[in-house]
Amino acid sequence: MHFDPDLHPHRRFNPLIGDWILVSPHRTLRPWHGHREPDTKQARPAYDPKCYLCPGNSRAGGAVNPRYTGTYVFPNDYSALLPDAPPTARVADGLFRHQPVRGECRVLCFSPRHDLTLPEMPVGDIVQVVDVWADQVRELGARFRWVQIFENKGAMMGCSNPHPHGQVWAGNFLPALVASEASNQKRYWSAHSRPLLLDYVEAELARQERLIEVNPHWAMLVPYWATWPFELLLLPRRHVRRLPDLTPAERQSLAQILKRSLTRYDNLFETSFPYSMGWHGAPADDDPGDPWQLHAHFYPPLLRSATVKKFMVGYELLAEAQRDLTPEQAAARLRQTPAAHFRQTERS
Ligand code: H2U
Ligand code: ZN
Repeated sequence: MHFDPDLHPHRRFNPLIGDWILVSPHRTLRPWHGHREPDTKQARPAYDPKCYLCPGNSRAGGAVNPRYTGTYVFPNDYSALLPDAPPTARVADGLFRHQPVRGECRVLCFSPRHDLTLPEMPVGDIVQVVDVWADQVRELGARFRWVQIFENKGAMMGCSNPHPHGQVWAGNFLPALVASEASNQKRYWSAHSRPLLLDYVEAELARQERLIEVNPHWAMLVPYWATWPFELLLLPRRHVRRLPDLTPAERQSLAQILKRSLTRYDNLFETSFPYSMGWHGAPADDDPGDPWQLHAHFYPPLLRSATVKKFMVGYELLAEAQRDLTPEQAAARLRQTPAAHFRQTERS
């Protein structure tokens, strides 16, 4: 019997964080009698008078949102990082170590529309979101070492408000996952004199096994080492270090590939697809000669329907991440989804 990665268990290496993942494709047929999430398919109004994020409404902390008409950013009323936390010395007392942190958190409403998620927004409005992401990185990057742009989408991901929004957390330290990506990209550069993720995107474009969407500036793919069933990695096709470095043409085609790919997500199980996504660009204090390549990760929890998700438990929590469906099968499933958003099709 010959080894077939579509049929036989194997491990794959994630060169970006130096971790392994166990792939068990023969398990995809196992039955499921476990937990099902409620399906949240109800339509939302364009404006909700009770929403903390809608234009003109009062927020939980008492501040009032202006009647904003585009992408809108405000300071998080419950920030995880604070600009003026009382200074404490770095403490290293044997096994008990801590260090002080400073930072700032903001909330970023994609648009005034309470009912439009990114894939349902017009491309021109998504460009505005991209511009605001880039402006936030530029502004906060002048004061903080790491600016994390992210979106938690859907109640399943702990999103606390249905009004489409993301967050910005900026801090004066390199978070653990980012530090790992930085050192792995540097190590690859020392060995190959090429950015790791630029070599990777070129190899994926040549192999055509895991691509979801491609345009002249960007590729969206299920990474070879994906952990989540329908995980995606968004990569520029030239060496770009940070969001503010993107040209207007690259921002336009970024908005297009986001709309197309996130529409495929929604169409897969005909639901507003939950996920956590976020941008990783070069840390603010990185040497300009460093090989960091800008990219975005999309981590969606759903596994086999709008109500059955993948649990990261048992072996995953205690040993290493594991998946059943192969990244190639996941990419094929996403490529087979229709290009038009199912809600638009339902309405017309
Ligand atoms: P999540 O949906 O990912 O939880 O993000 C919503 C953020 O919005 C959350 O961090 C903030 C919460 O602190 N928020 C405010 O700052 N003001 C509000 O009135 C409501 C929510
Ligand atoms: Zn709203």
